[in-house]
Amino acid sequence: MAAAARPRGRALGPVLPPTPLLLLVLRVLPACGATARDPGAAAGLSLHPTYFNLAEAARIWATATCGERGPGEGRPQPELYCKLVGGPTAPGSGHTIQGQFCDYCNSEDPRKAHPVTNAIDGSERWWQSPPLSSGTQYNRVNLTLDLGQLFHVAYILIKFANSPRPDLWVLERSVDFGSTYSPWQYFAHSKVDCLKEFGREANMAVTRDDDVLCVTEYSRIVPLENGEVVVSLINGRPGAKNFTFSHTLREFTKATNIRLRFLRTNTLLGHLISKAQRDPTVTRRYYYSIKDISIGGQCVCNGHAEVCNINNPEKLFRCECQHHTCGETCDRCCTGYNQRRWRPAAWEQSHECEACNCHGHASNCYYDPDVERQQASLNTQGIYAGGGVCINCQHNTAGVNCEQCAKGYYRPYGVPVDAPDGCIPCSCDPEHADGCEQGSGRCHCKPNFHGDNCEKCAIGYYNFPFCLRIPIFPVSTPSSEDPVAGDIKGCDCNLEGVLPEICDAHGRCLCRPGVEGPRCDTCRSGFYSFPICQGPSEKVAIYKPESRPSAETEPASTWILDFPASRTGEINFYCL
Ligand SMILES: *[C@@H]1O[C@H](CO)[C@@H](O)[C@H](O)[C@H]1NC(C)=O
Ligand SMILES: *[C@@H]1O[C@H](CO)[C@@H](O)[C@H](O)[C@H]1NC(C)=O
Ligand SMILES: [Ca+2]
Repeated sequence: MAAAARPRGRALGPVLPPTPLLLLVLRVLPACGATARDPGAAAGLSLHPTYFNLAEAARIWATATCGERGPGEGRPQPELYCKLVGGPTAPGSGHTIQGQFCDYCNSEDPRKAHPVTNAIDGSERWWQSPPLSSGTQYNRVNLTLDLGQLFHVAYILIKFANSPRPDLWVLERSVDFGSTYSPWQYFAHSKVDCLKEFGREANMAVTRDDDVLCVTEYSRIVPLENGEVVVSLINGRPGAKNFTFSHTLREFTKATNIRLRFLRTNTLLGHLISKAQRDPTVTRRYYYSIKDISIGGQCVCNGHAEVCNINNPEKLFRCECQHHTCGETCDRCCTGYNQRRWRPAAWEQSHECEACNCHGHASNCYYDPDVERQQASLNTQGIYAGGGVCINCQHNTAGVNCEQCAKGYYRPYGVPVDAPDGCIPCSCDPEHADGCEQGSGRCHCKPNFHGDNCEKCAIGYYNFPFCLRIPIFPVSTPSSEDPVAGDIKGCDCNLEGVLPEICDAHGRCLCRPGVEGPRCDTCRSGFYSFPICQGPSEKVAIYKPESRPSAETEPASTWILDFPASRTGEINFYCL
């Protein structure tokens, strides 16, 4: 097992060597790849960073490498292999055994080492797996690339070295940093293998953006050396012309990791390999070798960036988000720009994030679809469109757009909504009023108060500043012909002189001790100072409704009796 990290942050030049095949691959990429160089071209309104070779910055490892031994397997052994193709090709190295060109792998000899990093180093050096003569288990070798972050992969180009392309293998991807993998494409020598090994019809036409194909053309034995495999993940799929519009294709091309799971080497003998399995002069010619892997891809920026680079402290590829989007993949609207729901840019619409209209009283907002449905949010053009809700309105403001004054504040006539100190406190007693009217500042009196400054009791209430409800009693009408109609009217009593019951069923006032008169509005003789009606003993009668008179007590000073609105329960005494 070999693992190696390649230095990140290489210059991102034009990625791939300009072989004719590659030019072809590049040309068939969707036109949006050219956006960065040619804004306003046919790329529509979505932005795309340029494609580059993701393999250059990837980490790569293999489960087995020729001439290397895993931990605990002792010193690396030079491993003999022979090429399938006869005769020496490279002068000065290797030798010929029985007409086979052979050589050794040796991880300790730089000239004979074939570490996996060779597969992405852009040079002619190659990675090679152990030959099957070292064990048939080396039919199964995994090569894994860790891209380090999420990318869109458009194509993968694999150049093989001194062996044929594999017979049977799976190209897999992970979008969760290697926790799980799913197949991207299957490769098999025959249609039967596609069906038998992978349960797929071979070489089907692509009909859906996420079709996983099984192809046979790349498992042919020829060429015996320097074969290539091209996997196009965008081109040829229905969504290719409209990449940003196809959610399925965008998802299908995403990857954080790519795995080449090789299952069977190609052989000259086909199915006769089992007979020759024990013959090392045969099996030493069977192995995998990869000269170079190119992965054409781009950062996932959701159509909101045309630049993706590593000019950041983490040295990771980062979208330079535009359209007021933020986040690693421009996958959300920036603070204060949530007037509309975030969306990836599409061909015909940039789906730019839009500033909220908080009238200068808040810097942040969130998007609420209900608010949009109710058309309750004002955009910066002054139109009710979008669903931005301002967060944490300052300057004593409130409301979806911080367009109102907070409770207890009002904005005088003529003061603009965006004035920083436009909301001033209401001059109302909060005990008597619930804030005040916008513009005029007139107090909004609580139900039992009245007047410009709520300085009086409302009709039906008495005894400012307590302003209690005047109780209302049913009174039987004088005309007995109409017994059903209970005529409701207030009794005409001085409420400061009556018992909690106030009056009886006939409307007669029920005076409290020391008080008399039809309306209970005078002190009885010997008592003075209505409504206190203090007696000669200088004691005041105090009682509870249920048991009057219940107690006599030294007056502390002057007492006022406060009748609760409900006629049961304690009476409150207020000391003046
Ligand atoms: C390759 O990966 C697959 C899937 O995780 C695993 O089952 C298999 O054992 C791996 N092969 C080797 C040789 O480690
Ligand atoms: C992209 O797809 C949408 C919806 O299918 C369609 O309206 C639009 O015209 C397409 N654009 C292009 C350039 O094909
Ligand atoms: Ca190489």
